[in-house]
Amino acid sequence: MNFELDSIGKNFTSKQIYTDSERLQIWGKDWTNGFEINPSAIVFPETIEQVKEIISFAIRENVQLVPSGGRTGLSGGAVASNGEIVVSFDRMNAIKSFNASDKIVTCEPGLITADLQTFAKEQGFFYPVDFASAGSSQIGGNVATNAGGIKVIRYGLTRDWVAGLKVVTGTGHLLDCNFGLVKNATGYDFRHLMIGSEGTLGLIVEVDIRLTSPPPPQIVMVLAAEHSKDLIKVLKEFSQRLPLSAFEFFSDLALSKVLDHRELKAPFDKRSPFYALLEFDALQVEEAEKAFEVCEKAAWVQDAVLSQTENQSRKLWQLREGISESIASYTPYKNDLSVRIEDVPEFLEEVDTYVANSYPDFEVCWYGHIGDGNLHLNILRPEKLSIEKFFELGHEMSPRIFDLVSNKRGSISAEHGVGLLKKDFLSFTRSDEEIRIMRSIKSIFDPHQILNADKLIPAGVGTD
Ligand code: S2G
Ligand code: ZN
Repeated sequence: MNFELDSIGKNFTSKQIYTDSERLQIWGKDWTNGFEINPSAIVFPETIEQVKEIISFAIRENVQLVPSGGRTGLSGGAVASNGEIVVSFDRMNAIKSFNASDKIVTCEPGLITADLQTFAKEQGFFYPVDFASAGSSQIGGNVATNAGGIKVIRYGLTRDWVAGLKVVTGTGHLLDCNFGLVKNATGYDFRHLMIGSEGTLGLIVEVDIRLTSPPPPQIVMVLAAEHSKDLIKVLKEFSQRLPLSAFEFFSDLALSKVLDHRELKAPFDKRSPFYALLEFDALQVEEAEKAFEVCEKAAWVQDAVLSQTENQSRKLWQLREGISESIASYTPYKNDLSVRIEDVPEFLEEVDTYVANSYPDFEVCWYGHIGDGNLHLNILRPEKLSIEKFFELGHEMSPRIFDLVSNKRGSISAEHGVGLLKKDFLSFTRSDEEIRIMRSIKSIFDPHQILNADKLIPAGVGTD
């Protein structure tokens, strides 16, 4: 380490800066497999002033920084492989204020997503962005990756709930974006540039989150289907009759892994190749039953189960939300893809055909937010393959998968971000000119290239 850590800032205590290997290995990574973990230090700022001091230090000492939140990322966005200093927001996790008139919670970036959801409920409101990792993820990281999850079909993404944002840029300036206003027509909205920028333009130090009214009681319905392509017909039939809070899908392989991993019952006696999980207002159950009848008569679905209690809803949701954790032991090769909803059936078939023909030993585990076109393609590692060989084959396979995505003008990363994992494939979704503009924007907000400089923007592409 060729810099003096204790010169980071006059008011840092020794309990805020660590270099021991145990902490380096814990805070130097996220949930992404396959990358070297090699930070030089972990720093825990407690104030915005201290974040500004870290930026000044990094500029002065020409040190790379990697911002770190809940470390639940799946594209390596919080991985420190090259001696960077990890800036962890674990200790900036307070709710600073709540304003019921504007329904705005002002919080620090390290606030756990589930804690915000609980706080909103206690105030008689609702924070609708939700996903399996909400118990560990932090609001700052959710904003930096524009996290989506299971309720996007009705409530949108994190971006739709950020009313204001304070961010310290790579020059050490504090930008106070939008002040929590609903309307503010005064030029470029830097808030939306920072949302989804994956820590490459600035360090998020405060967020104004707008809440909404709590939904009425919900019902969960699980449907059994022979063909994934029929699920879009089901989606259309239901959507024409009632608003859906969620429309998820998963394959029988995914279900089998969850049943193996958890004490849960299969939703039906007879197994089917695919399942859809829907959630909607209980008041609309009659419309949902009519929609099911149409779908059953058309043979798009074969069976259905409706939750009768809160507990049953939770158990049915576990069938979907438990997938990621249940397949983790297979070190799956993950692709988080999106296409327009109308293209989902053909896209699923194209990917299945390609993998079956080219990698017959690979087990394709499909699941995801099919209701918003977001498909999680997880390939389970065959037991006989080493992790290294398996990931090598995964990287070899991906460009062909991304060709299929690109042919449908889809995205190679729907919600998990680009980070390190997808950086080299960015051109399958973004043009060279767009990447050139991204690089120019980064040079404005991070002219010293100290913020997650190895993430998101591929070297060489779009350079003059
Ligand atoms: C999901 C979680 C991460 C993954 O379950 O919706 O976003 O791909 C995923 O396992
Ligand atoms: Zn997801």
